[in-house]
Amino acid sequence: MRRFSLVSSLLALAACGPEVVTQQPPARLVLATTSVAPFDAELASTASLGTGLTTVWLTLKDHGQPVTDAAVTLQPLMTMPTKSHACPVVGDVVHEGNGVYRGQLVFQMPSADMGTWSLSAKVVRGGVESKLTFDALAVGDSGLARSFVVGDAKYVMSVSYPEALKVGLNPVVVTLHRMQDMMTFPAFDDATLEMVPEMPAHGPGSSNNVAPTLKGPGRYEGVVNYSMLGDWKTTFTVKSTSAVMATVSIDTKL
Ligand SMILES: [Cu+2]
Repeated sequence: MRRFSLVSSLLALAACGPEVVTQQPPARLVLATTSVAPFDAELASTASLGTGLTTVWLTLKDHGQPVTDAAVTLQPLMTMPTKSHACPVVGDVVHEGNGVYRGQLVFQMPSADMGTWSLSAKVVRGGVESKLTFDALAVGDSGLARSFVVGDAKYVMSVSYPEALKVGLNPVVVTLHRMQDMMTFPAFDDATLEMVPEMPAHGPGSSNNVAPTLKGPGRYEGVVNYSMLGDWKTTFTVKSTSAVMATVSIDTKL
């Protein structure tokens, strides 16, 4: 038996109340559900899915009871007319407790007429392997993922802000993965990043920026100073052994 549903995120996003300063993590939005005996599974994210670094939560239940002892692996897949490909998965899936598993991945392209995304979770429990698949996921274009080619190798890069943006210092996360083949995207840990934020309308940028440095497999963390409201353009220069691999600019509005 298999159930499936997609919930529009727009209503949830529009339902924000007055701004309150809070340390609570952002609310999770249930995107889809599926069942493969003995599991009922729910897929959630902090918002509708978009290109770039995305955190997903998988809630696993077995006859209503949280499944706390499974090993979970994420297997994203985009099906296109003539080929299929995966996308980078960042780090391991972690059991947060109470049957909730958290993972991160980088969608490098939006779903469209030419291709649809699905996300499977390989669940291993007591030596038994199950595969739970969430089909036809809507992935919008956030402008936060880029691909570039160096020699004959293709790379996938993402830029994201783990906290709500504010005027001043903001944590920024960059991910880098090399496309080994259509299904394999190992972390690329050999990059050095330069980061320059500027306001194209005003000229000069800001000070006290900390260029992202490697903090985990394929994961670079830094601090960007968006020192006033308005439109920012942040340019990342990706280098490896001092050779420039790519220059990537991301537009951000505060
Ligand atoms: Cu594709």
